Amino acid sequence: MAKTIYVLNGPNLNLLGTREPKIYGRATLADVEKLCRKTAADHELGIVFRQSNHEGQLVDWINEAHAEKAAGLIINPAGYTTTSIAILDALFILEVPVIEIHISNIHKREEFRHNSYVSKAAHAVICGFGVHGYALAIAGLAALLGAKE
Ligand code: DHK
Repeated sequence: MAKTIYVLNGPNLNLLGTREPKIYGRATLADVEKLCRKTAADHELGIVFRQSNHEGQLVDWINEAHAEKAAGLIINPAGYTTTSIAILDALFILEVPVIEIHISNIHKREEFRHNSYVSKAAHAVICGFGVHGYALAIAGLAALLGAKE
């Protein structure tokens, strides 16, 4: 049976493509989903791809990934990166690799974006590659899982 990974996206990422394009680019969330589905398929991984503006919903989906025995989880926590202990605690429950991703280079930006709680549960962090970072995250996760390269 194919291994399944979760790709979760936090607040305001529904507006990708029109939201501050100088920072986040012109690709929409639908484009990102397409890229993720293709990259996952290339590595023979199943994928659950979701976005929510609500912290509790993201926590529920992380719990779901645990219950469904997902092989790994990629998360762009967006604005919850630096505030959400609830998301961090949910990630700590997972016994599979977590990859944190940001489209922009958060370290080049305002100070308040630098201190990620999520990083404390992450195997790896990718930031600054634009939406291509999602493909890198999936390829990296696939390598960790020993999936098809
Ligand atoms: C997205 C957001 O919405 C911000 O809150 C983060 C992140 C950066 C990104 O680069 O994908 O600070």
